[in-house]
Amino acid sequence: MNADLIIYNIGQLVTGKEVPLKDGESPMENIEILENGYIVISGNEIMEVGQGEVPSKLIKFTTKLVDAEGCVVTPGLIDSHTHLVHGGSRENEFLDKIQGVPYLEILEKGGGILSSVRATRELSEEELLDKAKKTLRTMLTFGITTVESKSGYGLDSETELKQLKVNERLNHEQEVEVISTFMGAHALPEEYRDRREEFIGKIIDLLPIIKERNLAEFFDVFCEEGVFSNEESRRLYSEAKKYGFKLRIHADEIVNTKGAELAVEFEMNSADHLMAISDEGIEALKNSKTIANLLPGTSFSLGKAYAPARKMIESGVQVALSTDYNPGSCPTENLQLIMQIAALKLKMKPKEIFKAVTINAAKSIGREKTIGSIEEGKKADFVVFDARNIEYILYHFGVSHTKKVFKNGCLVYKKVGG
Ligand code: IZC
Ligand code: ZN
Repeated sequence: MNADLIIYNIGQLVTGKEVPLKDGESPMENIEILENGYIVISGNEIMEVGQGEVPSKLIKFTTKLVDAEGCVVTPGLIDSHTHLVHGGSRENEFLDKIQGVPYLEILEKGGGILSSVRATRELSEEELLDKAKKTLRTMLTFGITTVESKSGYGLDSETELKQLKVNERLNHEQEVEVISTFMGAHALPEEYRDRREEFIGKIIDLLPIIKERNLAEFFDVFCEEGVFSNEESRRLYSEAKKYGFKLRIHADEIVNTKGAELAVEFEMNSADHLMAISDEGIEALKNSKTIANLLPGTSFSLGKAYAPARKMIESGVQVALSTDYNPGSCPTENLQLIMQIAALKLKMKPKEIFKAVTINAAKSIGREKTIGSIEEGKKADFVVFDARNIEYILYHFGVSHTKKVFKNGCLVYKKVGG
């Protein structure tokens, strides 16, 4: 069979394929790394993965050959938790934030998420689309080829649908794949301050409309003290489940509200944040298929405790890492920085970190059959890093190591001069 592209001379090919554990490895170090690897691509798919010399019969029938010059190649990075589509920014709260005013206090006073809600309601669909495209372009430079994107800055039907429509259009108008999540339960809007029940009813009413228009695959709730309680979240998830949404949750971010336990009870794809998770929460997650999605950039930015990643991993919990890109608690598109913080602050090991942003992130968004690893039949999404080994990418922090990014078999980013 003819191939379109072969990338060869790959110093370390992190395929992300799950392999048996070696002695002394943690339960999350089971990903394959091939020395001197190559990848054969046909159309938008991976046709073959190999090691050593590329067989001459393959070369003969291939259109294009690319020399990776001994660099690291990994699956396209997946950012499995973002608040991508929003208006405005919140630097007006920055001084308060660094002087210690708590996140939930800023929200209580009508700032925080509610300030982004006002800014998002003001922008047109076109304006939101242009802003999100710019963000995705930046994400692509960090090697991100798939992004989960939540609504939740509308908190009224019109604006929630507008955000979700932007998610849909992004998939037709730029390269990074967007997985859409409805998060109408992100905060209680000001106009419903004394009418919680009525607002929850409004969210439930939107579920069939969103499903019918196929505007979101996932449903998410900010289950947090002073936002939505465990009981309210349970009610919302029961409704969302009836309509066939896949589920994910903002769990135990600031205060422990047994969010992790709720995630397991509902067999959610992902329980996200978990900075305040309890031992019972870890116990529940370890016996489940739910991915613990950690967002250490948020701890860094809010000056908060980090999630107990080592304890989770050693207990057998499967962890993903993502940016939490949003205008308040983590305004960064730099997933490589998040990976570096995971090494320095969560004490995660290099193989664990690459697993967390590839195959485990794919599981968190329900895409493990098509992306997240470089294996035959999967989509040809991968990153060439300007590095000889994965340790270097984590050790040399604060910069982007991306050299080239391929999405669906096409070169979509190339570093200038790289
Ligand atoms: O805009 O503050 N945690 N939601 C829950 C956020 C952070 C995003 C924001
Ligand atoms: Zn979030």
